[in-house]
Amino acid sequence: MNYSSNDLAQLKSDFEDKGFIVLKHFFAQDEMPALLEYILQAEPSEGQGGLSKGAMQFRSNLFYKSKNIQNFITQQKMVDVLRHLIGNDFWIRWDQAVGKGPGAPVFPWHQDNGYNELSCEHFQFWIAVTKSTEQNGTILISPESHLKGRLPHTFDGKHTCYQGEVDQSMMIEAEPGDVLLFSSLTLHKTLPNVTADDVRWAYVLEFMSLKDYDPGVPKPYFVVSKEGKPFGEFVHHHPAKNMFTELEYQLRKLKGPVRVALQRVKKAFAPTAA
Ligand SMILES: O=C(O)CCC(=O)C(=O)O
Repeated sequence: MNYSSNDLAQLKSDFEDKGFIVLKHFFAQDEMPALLEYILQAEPSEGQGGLSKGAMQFRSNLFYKSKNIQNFITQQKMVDVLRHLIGNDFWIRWDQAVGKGPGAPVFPWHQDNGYNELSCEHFQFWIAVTKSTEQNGTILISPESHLKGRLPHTFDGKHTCYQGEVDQSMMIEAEPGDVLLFSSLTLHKTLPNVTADDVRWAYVLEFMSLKDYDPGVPKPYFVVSKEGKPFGEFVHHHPAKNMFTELEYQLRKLKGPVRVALQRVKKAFAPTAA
């Protein structure tokens, strides 16, 4: 798929207005079985494997060790589109493949910033590795929700969820090779898989400008694009890392234990029933 400079300008403006764009047939359907093979062969890190529930499985951080995946995510045609949205220099902070087999549950409404608590936006490149339908657990997004900024989320014991009102929602059904590109601030969820035998796979790549740093991601950092060209190398120094990003992270880490301690104190001093 080749995009003219007019197409790219339109895609950028749609992305900024709606918080997502759909790139139909971005990859050829017959490229997807090989991608699924790379996903299944790659060694995942523990990471968000913890999000797996029943027949819904997450395989995260596959790019660190898989050369095949590193080559896949630094393709010229991906860089060409992404650099119009992100800028010429960007890295990948996270990737995850999500398989939903028969009986897989809902993955509730959330912004990806709700999980990582970052204040900066990043760019979610969702690839339909297999056909993705209403029945087999496809994705729903809420257009324009990114304009609200970071919303409050709660933890349900397994997943981080947005429990407020969702004014608009749009289901994205996709053929293998279609791409949904959305902002990390865009609310989204996935449906249950109610089929008898259809396993749905999506692969999500999370790209971030090299001007932004995520202190929750340990080095080395995989740089995907430099000066608008595929780069594809790990670096040990992140250009946006500094004293303030570290301090912010340490304070964020403290927030959880402080909250738990306050709850314990409250409980200890709560009046007991007579
Ligand atoms: O399963 C999917 O298609 C996407 C899962 C999801 O919501 C996410 O990766 O943030």
